[in-house]
Amino acid sequence: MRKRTNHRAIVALGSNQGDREEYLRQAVAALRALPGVRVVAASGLFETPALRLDGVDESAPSYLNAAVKLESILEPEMLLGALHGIEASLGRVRTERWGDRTIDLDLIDFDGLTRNTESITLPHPRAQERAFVLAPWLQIDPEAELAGQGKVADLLAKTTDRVTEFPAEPLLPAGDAR
Ligand code: A4P
Ligand code: MG
Repeated sequence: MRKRTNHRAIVALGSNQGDREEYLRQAVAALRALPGVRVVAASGLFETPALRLDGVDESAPSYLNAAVKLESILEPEMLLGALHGIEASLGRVRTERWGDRTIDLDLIDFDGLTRNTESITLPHPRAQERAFVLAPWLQIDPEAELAGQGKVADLLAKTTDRVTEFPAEPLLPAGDAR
């Protein structure tokens, strides 16, 4: 039998509506239930002020952000489609760009691939300037690099947005990767 390729992907999770922590937990559960996908690591939770198109908005509900590392036999477009399916199942309604949302799942990195088509941009085009993406990613992968941009640790050092660790039970209990 042909060996199936296991790709490596980083998915960033964000929520700033409703029970934010519960939405993140449900998103991780849904990722774990995807056929062909294994969640191998999850970061802690971070509380972060909402970034809007015109800058940080301290008066908007703040986000909880996290990141997970996946092994996937799905190709990037299929995986992104699955992420959209999970967003829809968790009540995400797309109204305004960068508007409030129950859950946002962004594909940050996929095998270090660079791709820019109508349906997908890899790596995620704004990851390099966002501490709310880089800080959780660094936690699960201290040696991580963002394709074409350099080490995640160096990029994080240059960011200006504020992230605060949010005490919570682990999104993925130790020894429970699936
Ligand atoms: N798309 C293409 N490539 C990708 C990819 N690699 N990952 C497409 C995810 N989506 C990708 O996304 C817009 C379109 O990009 C979709 O058609 C998707 O297929 P969206 O999720 O529909 O809309 P959006 O999230 O409002 O827009 P956008 O531009 O993707 O926003 P971002 O960059 O996701 O930012 N502030 C804090 N503190 N924390 C956050 O997590 N998130 C956002 C959203 C804004 N402010 C935030 C946070
Ligand atoms: Mg998005």
